[in-house]
Amino acid sequence: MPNPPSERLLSALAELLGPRGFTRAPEDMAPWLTDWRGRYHGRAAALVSPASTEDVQAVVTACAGEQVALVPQGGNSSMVGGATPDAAGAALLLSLRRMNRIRSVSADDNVLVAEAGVILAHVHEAAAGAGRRFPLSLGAKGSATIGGLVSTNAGGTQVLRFGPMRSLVLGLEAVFPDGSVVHGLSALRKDNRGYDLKQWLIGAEGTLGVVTAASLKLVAAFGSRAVAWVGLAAPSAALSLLRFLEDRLGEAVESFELVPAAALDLVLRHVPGTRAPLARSEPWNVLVETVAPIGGPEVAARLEAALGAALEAGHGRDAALAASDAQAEAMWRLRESIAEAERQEGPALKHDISVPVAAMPAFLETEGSAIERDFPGTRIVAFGHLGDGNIHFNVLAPPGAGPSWVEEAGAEITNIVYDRVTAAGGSISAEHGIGQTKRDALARTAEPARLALQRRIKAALDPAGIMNPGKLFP
Ligand code: 2HG
Ligand code: ZN
Repeated sequence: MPNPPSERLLSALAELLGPRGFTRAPEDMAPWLTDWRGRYHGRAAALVSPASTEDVQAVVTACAGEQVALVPQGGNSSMVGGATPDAAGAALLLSLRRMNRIRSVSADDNVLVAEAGVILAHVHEAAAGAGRRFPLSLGAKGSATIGGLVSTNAGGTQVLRFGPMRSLVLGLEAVFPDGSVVHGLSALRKDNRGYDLKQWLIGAEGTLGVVTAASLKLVAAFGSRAVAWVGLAAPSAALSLLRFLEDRLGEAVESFELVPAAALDLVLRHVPGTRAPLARSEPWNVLVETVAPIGGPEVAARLEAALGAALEAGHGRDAALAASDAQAEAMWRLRESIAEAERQEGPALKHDISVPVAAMPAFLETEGSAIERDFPGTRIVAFGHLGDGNIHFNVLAPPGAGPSWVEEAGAEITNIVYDRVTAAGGSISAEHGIGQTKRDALARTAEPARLALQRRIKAALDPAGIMNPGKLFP
């Protein structure tokens, strides 16, 4: 069990970090002590915001000396309470937001080096400025930071083509719980010198160390892109549409996102300035994005032709091709606003699940109607990354239910969903991580041998348990 910090430690950190890097003022800390969805309310002994790797090292070393807990935080957009401290108030909240420098961009190396606090949208801009592209994107790109994206192995809407964060990180610089720093930013494409420490930190949710910077893989810029919205009868049609388009357009298909009528309705109701892309409401929709390289084929005409053939072959009921960049952005806004619209609607159970891709349509059709039938008043909003087998299988609370519904009546539904996911060979956390929301569910559903090895890794690297305690493990 970590200890509360001594006054001596707090004054030493206040002196080291200065007024911009250290505060105990409740009003400065308050915005960072509640998670994005407002489910967890933590406390902290202080908010420390180092501006350099040396300062992070000094903070971790000082905390290791007294066995004081640290909760690393980036943009505070965790969906699982992963960056919110517990209510005891003994931990230090370690914000990486001041480490917001892009250290280098190299078009020749195809690498961008960003500090942990750089916001994803800034990485996109810097890569574009060098004529390249960083191909990971998600709705929270305006606030999510590189450190958080690495630590959660973030996914998003281009995993289909480029994989999650894990496949886009070439190197990491990080401070481990004993205060040692590993400078692993060299960005070598090939390096077989034993265990790959960066892979231990990616997806570790800050429980094994603090990521301070990352070397990120860039890819070629695209010449043109096309975006379409397709209405369909069922998720099985969506999957057959994806394969149909891949057969015809190959790797040009970069995004394929499933949006049920229930999700689109939430967005149209809660997000100002949005409108439905199709004349008729369809039970299911997909947003497709295809790209072509610079000087490549005219991508819109190819997508239009492929969609025409798909509709004729019965893989969809209606389609709208964005006629301009503004229309493409409007379609993306519909997709990327679902989380926000759902938050405004009220309490919901968030189940960020995956099953083998081919099994997902049947899972959605069977489990969705079973939950709505067995728990009257609930509504399933199941959307997202169908091509990755990852759907956000969220369950909205019955009308009038308060926030306590999530912990009380909701727990039974969550157990059912996770049992069915596990029985289908799937994962209870495809994207958002375990955090504090799913630690009991992980302990209940994970293969015991796997969990035991994970615990031994944690104990070896962080024997005093100071790094993000209460996350990942019960
Ligand atoms: C998305 O895909 C995010 O939009 C959020 O992962 C999912 O709100 C959610 O459940
Ligand atoms: Zn997602």
